Amino acid sequence: MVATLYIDGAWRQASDGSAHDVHSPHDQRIVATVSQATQSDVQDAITAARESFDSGIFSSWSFNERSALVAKIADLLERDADLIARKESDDTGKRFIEAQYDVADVVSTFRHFAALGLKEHGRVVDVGLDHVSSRIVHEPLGVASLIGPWNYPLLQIAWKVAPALVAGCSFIVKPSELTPQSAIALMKIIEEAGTPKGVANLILGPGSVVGTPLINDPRIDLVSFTGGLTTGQTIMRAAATTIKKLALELGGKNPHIIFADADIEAAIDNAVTAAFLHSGQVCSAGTRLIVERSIHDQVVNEIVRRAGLITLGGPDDRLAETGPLISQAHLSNVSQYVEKGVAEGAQLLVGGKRSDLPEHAQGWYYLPTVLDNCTSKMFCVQEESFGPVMTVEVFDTEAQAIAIGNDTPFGLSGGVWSKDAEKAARVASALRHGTIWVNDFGPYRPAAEWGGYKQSGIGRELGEHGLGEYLEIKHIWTNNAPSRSGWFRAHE
Ligand code: TXE
Repeated sequence: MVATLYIDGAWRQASDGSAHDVHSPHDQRIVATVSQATQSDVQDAITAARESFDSGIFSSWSFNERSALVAKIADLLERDADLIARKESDDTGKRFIEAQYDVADVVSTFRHFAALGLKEHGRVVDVGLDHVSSRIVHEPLGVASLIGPWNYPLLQIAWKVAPALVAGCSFIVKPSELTPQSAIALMKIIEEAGTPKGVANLILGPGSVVGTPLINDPRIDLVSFTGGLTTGQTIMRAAATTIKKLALELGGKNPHIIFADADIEAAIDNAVTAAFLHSGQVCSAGTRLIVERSIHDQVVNEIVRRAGLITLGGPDDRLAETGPLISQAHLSNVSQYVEKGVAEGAQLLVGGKRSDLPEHAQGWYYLPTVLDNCTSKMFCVQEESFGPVMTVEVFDTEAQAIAIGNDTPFGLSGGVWSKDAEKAARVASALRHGTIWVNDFGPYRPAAEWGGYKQSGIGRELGEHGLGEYLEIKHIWTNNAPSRSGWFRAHE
C-alpha cells in the first residue's frame, strides 16, 4: 500500500488505490512509487485546507508563534538534510552534492521567513483626528494552492510553503509528478513540527488532472505557481473566473552581456556556469550570451573549449560536473529546439546531440551546446530551451547591448560584465529583468526578492515581498468618540 497523500492531518493512499512510479533520469530505474490522487482526494484536501483556515486553528496564531513553528521546521530539515538530498537527487538525477546545496538553501529559506515573521507587522496611520485610531493590519490571505516544478523541487516549494506558514495560510502543495519525494519528506517534517491538522496538505499527480481543481475551486484564494509559461497562461485564464490572487514564476531567457573591457577570464568562467549549471534546467540560466564584437572570437572559442570539457554523470559520479535532463520528453524538446536553431541559421559550435557514452545510454544526457551567429528574432533566442544550450549574439555599442538584452518577452534575470562601473550600472538599470548581476551571474539570497518582469511572472518570492504575497492588508478605522455623520437629514 502506498500512502503518500497528506490530507487533513493524515497520510492516505489515493481513494482508488492509484499509484505511479518515479524514474531516475540517470538510468530510468524506479526510485519511488507514490500515490496518484483522484479528484475526490483533491476535493478532500481543499475542504481540509478551507475548514482549517476558517476555524482559526492556525490563522489565529500570532506571527511569533508561527515563526517559531517555521524555525522548528528549519531545524528538522537540517537534521534530515542528507536523507532529503538523496531523494532529490534520485528524482532529478542531479548530483548528490548539488542536492545537498539545495537542501541547505531550503533551510535558509525557512530561517529567513521565520525571522521575517518576528518583525513588526502593520502600522498606525495618522489620520489627523484625535478621536480616531487608524491601523493597517496584515492578515493571512486564506487558502493557497502551491504548485511546483521539477528542476529545484524542494527549493521552489519552500519559497512558497515557508511564507504561507508564517503568514498563517492553509495550503495544498502539489509538486511536479516527476519529482514528488522531497515534498513528501517536507510534509512529514511539517507534521512532526506540530502544524495543526488540515493546514498543510499534499496532493500528488499530473498537473493537468489534479492541478486543475486547485486553480478552479472558489474555496482557493491564491495560486502560487512556478513552471512553464504555457501552464502559467492556463492558470491565469482559469483563475480569472474567481479573481484569485496569483503569484507566477515562469522562467526566462536571460541575457548575459560581456563588454570588451570586462575581466575576460572571470566572465568566460561565469558564462559557462550560467549556461550549463544543472544542464541549463534553471529559470535564471544565462543562456543568451551577448558579447562585444571585438572579443567575440576570444570569448566564444574559449567557452566552446570549456563546454566540451564538461563531464556529465549521475548522482554519485564523483567526476561529474552536471547531470541529465529530467525526462525523455524534455530531451526530445531540447534536441528539436537545437535543430530548429540550426535550421534558422545558427551555427552549431559544440554539442547539439545526446551523449553517446555507454554509461549514459539509459539516461537523458544532452551535451552542452553553443549556437553562434544568432539574432534576436530567432526562435532559439526568444524561447526558453531549459536545456544546456547557449545562443550567441554580438553588439557594437552599449545601446545595442541594452536593446538586445531587452528584446525578449521574458524578464527574469540578466548579467553584465565590465570594469567600467558607471557603464555597468547604466546597463543594469536599463535592463528590464527582475535580477541583474554585475560582474557575476547566479547568486541569490533569501533576503532579496526574486521574480520577473514581463512574461517571467507576477509578484515576487523571497525577500519581504515574498511574505506579502500571502497576506491581506486591512485598514481598521476606530472612532473613539462616535457622533452623527450629519450627511443626511435625520428628520422631515
Ligand atoms: O512545466 P509545467 P513542464 C519551463 C521550461 C520547461 C517548460 C515546460 O521551459 O521546458 O516550462 O516544463 C503543474 N494546472 N519551466 O511542462 O507543466 C505540473 O504538474 C495546474 C520553467 O514540466 O509548467 C508541475 O507541478 N498545474 C520553470 C508544474 O505545473 C499544472 C521550471 C510545472 O510544470 C497544470 C520548470 C495545470 N493545468 C519548467 N499543468 C521555472 N520557472 O523555473 C501542469 N501543472
